[in-house]
Amino acid sequence: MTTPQFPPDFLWGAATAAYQIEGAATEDGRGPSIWDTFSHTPGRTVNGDHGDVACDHYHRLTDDVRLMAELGLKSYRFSLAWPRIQPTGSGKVNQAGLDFYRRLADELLEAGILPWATLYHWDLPQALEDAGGWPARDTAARFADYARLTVDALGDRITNWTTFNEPWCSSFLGYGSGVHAPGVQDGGASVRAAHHLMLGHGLALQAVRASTPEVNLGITLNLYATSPATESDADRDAARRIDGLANRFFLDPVLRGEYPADVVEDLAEVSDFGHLQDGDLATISQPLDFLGINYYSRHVVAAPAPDAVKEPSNWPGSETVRFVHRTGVPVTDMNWEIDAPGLVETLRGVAENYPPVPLYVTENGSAFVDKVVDGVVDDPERVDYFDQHLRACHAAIEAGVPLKGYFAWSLMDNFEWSWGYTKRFGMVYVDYETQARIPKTSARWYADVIRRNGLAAQ
Ligand code: PNW
Repeated sequence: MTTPQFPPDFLWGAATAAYQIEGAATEDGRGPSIWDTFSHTPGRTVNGDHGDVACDHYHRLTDDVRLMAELGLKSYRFSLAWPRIQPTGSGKVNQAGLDFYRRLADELLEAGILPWATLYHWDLPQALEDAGGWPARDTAARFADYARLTVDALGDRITNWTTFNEPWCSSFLGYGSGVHAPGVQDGGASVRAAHHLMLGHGLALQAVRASTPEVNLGITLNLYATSPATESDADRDAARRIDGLANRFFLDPVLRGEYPADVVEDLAEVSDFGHLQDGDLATISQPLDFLGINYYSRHVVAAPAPDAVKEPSNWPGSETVRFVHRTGVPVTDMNWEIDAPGLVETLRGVAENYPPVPLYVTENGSAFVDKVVDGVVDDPERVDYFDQHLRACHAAIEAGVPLKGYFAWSLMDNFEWSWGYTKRFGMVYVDYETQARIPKTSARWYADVIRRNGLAAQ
C-alpha cells in the first residue's frame, strides 16, 4: 500500500488562460487578438465557437477566486491578455487592462493564493499579426517591451512570471498546419515563428531583469513522451524526428543555447535558418528561474507510408510521419492516449539531460464527456487521470527530479481553442447558458489531495 506524500512546500495549483475564460472581448479598451479574428472566421472552430463571453471570468473574478479558495489552491496560473494591456501590441498602455490583472492578483493574495502569471498564452494583438506576426523578427522586440512594462507595473504583487505558454503550439499549429490562429499554412513561416517566440522570451528576460530584477522568470513548454511504434530503424527515426520537433527544438535553444543539429537537418527543405542572427542563441538561453512543463500524452510514431503525400502539418519537414494508437491504451475525449509513465520519463529526461533548473508541471489534465445529473457532475475518469499523473510526479521526485509544483488543467471548463466548447477539461463544470459553476468530483478529490499534501492509499 502506498500513500505518496509530497514535499512540504510543494505548490498545488490549477491553470487557465485569458482567451479561454475571460470573455469581455471588447470591453475596457481591449483590442482584437488573432484568436478573435480566427474564431470569428467561418469554419475555423467547431460550431463557430469563440471567446466573446467564454466563462465570463472578467465579470466573475471575485466569485472565481472564492471557488479557488474553497478548493484550497496554493497557486493559480492564469495568463494576461496582451491586447488588454496594449490594444495594438505596441505603444501606449491601456490602464484598464492592467487594472484588471492588478485586481485579480490582489484578490488572490488576499485569499492566500500565489499568482502565477503567463505573459503570452496565444492571443497576439491582431495589429502585430497584420505587421507580420511571429514569423517577423520585430514581434520579438514588441513582446519584450510588453513584458517589461507589464512586470514593471505588476511585479510588486506578482512574483512568478512565465514568458510563453507552449511556443510549439504558437508556431507549428498557428503557422504550420494552421489549426490554430492565425491559421497560416507555411512550414518556413512556422520555423521562423518558433525562433522569434524563443527570441522574444530571451529579450523579455533581459528587459525584465534590467528593470524589475526581483521576480522569478521562466517559460512553459509542452513536452511529449515519444516512442517508436516498433523497434524498426525506420520507426525509430520517425520517433527521433518527432521528439526533435516537439521537445528538443525548444529545450535545446532555451536551456543549452543551441539548435539540435539533426532537427535543423530534418528541416532543410523547409528552412535554411537565414533568420538566425549572431547572438540570438545566447539571448534565448538566459538562465531561467524555473521551467514549466505541460504534459498530456505520448506520441507513438511510425515511418511514413511509401505513398504518403506532404500536406500542411504540425510537423514541418516531417509531414508524413504517422501517428499511431497502441491497442488497449485508453484515450481521453481528445483521443489522446493516457500515459502517466510518460510523465515520469519526460520529467527525468529534462532533469538528466539539461542543466539543472527547478521544474513545475504547469499543465496536466484530461477532457471527458461530463454530464450534470441531479445537479452533480461525477467524473471518475478525470480523478483517475489526475491520480495516475500525480503518482508519476511523486515517482519523479523520488528519483531526484527537482519538481516543485503541479498545476491541474484546468480550473474550469473553457474555450478549448479550435474545439470550441465541445471539450471539457475543467475540475469545475461550467454551464455556458447560466454561467453556473459546479465543482465536479475531481475538484473535491483534488481539494483532498491538497489538504493531505499527498495521495490516498492504493
Ligand atoms: C494546451 N496539440 O494546448 C494549452 O496550453 C491549453 O490552453 C489547452 O486548453 C490545453 O493544452 C488542452 O488542449 C494544446 O495539438 C493544444 O498537441 C493542442 C496540442 C497541445 C497542447
